[in-house]
Amino acid sequence: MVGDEGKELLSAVEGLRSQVHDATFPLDIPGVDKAQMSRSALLKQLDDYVIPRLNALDAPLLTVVGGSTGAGKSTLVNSLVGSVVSQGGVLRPTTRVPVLVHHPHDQNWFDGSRVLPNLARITGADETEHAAGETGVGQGALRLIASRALPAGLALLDAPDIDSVVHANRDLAGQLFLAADLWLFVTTAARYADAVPWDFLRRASEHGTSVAIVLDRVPPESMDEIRTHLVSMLRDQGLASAPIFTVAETTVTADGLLSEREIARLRSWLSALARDAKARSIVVRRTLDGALRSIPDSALVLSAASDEQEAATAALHREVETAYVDAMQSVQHAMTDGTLLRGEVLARWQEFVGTGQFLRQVEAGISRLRDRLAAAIRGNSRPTAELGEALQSGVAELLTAQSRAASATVLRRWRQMPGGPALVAAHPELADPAPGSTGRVERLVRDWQGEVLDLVRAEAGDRRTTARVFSFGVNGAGVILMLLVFSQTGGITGGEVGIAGGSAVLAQRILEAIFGDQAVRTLAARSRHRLMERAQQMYAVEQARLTAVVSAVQAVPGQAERIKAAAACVQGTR
Ligand SMILES: Nc1nc2c(ncn2[C@@H]2O[C@H](COP(=O)(O)OP(=O)(O)OP(=O)(O)O)[C@@H](O)[C@H]2O)c(=O)[nH]1
Ligand SMILES: [Mg+2]
Repeated sequence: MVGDEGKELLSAVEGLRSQVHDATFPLDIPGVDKAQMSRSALLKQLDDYVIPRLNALDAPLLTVVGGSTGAGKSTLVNSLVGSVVSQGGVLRPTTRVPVLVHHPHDQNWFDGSRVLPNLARITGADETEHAAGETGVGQGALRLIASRALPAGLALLDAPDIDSVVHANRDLAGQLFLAADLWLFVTTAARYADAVPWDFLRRASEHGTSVAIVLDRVPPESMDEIRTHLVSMLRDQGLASAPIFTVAETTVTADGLLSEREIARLRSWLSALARDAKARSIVVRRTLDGALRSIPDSALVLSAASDEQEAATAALHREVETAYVDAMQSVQHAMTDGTLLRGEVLARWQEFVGTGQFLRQVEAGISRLRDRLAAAIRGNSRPTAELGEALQSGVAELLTAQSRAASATVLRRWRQMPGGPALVAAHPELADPAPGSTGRVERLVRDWQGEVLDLVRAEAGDRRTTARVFSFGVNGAGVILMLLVFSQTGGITGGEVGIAGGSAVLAQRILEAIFGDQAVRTLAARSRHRLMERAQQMYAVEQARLTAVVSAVQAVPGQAERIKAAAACVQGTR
């Protein structure tokens, strides 16, 4: 893997690293925690091991000494080094700040940020180490110790316990394992069958990580029996090739070290590994290949989670769109089904035209009627203004009610959708109307009324029409036109004659007498169209308020594809 091929693989892995680094899972949907954890695990695996290792295949072999608390990890490391570099103790768990012992020649490799870049370096033996770990001062740190007792090319890392009651220990141990070229797994005769260590060993087996086992504190009389059992357990986990080093139960020295006799075999195996570049590269390649093999699966978890994020986001957006399309349809419907011509509007209209009796006269003669109406409606008379106001508040109420209904529907639906509840909880302001919405609706309706009057003025082009329009006043004709806009007939057919319908027919007749029927149709259609356009604009603002909330917790689109492509690239160059 030296040369171009290695460079290509390294750049593919770095490409994937940058995609994984940039990936976000901002929407709080089921499974998001798992995705976040997978992301940071993959990032650490790439940063702590794969990338530094691909960068320098001949770098020192990092042997991580791991296992349960009290198994004797620190004691073993101290014994191999020949002095107490990592405090052992009776208080469990003891080791919190991992200690990395290396030959002085290998210092450059470990003291920078090439390996385990997110752990700060503490160098030299420090009497307060233990206290630092306890108080949290040393959390997130790695103690580096240079020692000639170890051969160059091989470093030992004393890790915290893997099954720790201390969360941070467990996470750190997991991270250190992913950074290892070789796991030196320490267990005891009493505890080698415990479940948690075997979970780790199974993972090592799945990852293809190189593993060696140290079986501590074995009573000499049951040595053979225990060893045989352990061998068969290892074989069942696909770890038959892992060498086993046994340490008989003895007393430790005054310094807490094991006797040299007990660790001689392990020491010579490690030394041989350090000396033999080929043997070392077999260990490294095996672990590296395992790590590279696991990358596509890890990436798949992230791309699947990204797909879920995108799907959930799209669904949340869709609810907003649907609700406002429905709102527009309801507005359209209410504008033409006579809804607006009831209540206040109808009462005001009847002030102009009287009641049933008057309606019956409509057919009798529009001109007589017109004269009478003209007198009532003329100019800015009070009835005209009141009818105009009634229409204005009717339209404003309709637009507001439908807008509120739309946002309430969105919030209700969101609460039942993946990612929705957190969104609703994070934005209590959405339960209230958008700030300034009342003013905006009122302005909208007023502006529209102004526009209708402009249309009437423009239509009153020739002198005869002008004269007729002026007999009602522009405002009067405008109000009648608005009335027509909100009727079922809309100026297009004679339509049914209910109370509302009757008003509309009357309005239509009057306007036809002024402008001619074709012009009335056009005026009504145009006015209605302009109102719908304004309503659409207003709803777009309301809609944007909800859409923005989703967009704010949305991953950059295409994340799933980018991760998949980058992972495929790694697989292709592996
Ligand atoms: N008699 C005997 N005692 C041992 C042996 N190995 C470790 N001990 C003792 O067991 C206790 C725990 O050993 P450590 O080396 O601190 O264990 P550890 O695995 O580093 O524990 P943590 O740092 O808590 O994860 C210490 O008191 C050691 O002196 C051994 O082989 N024989
Ligand atoms: Mg320890």
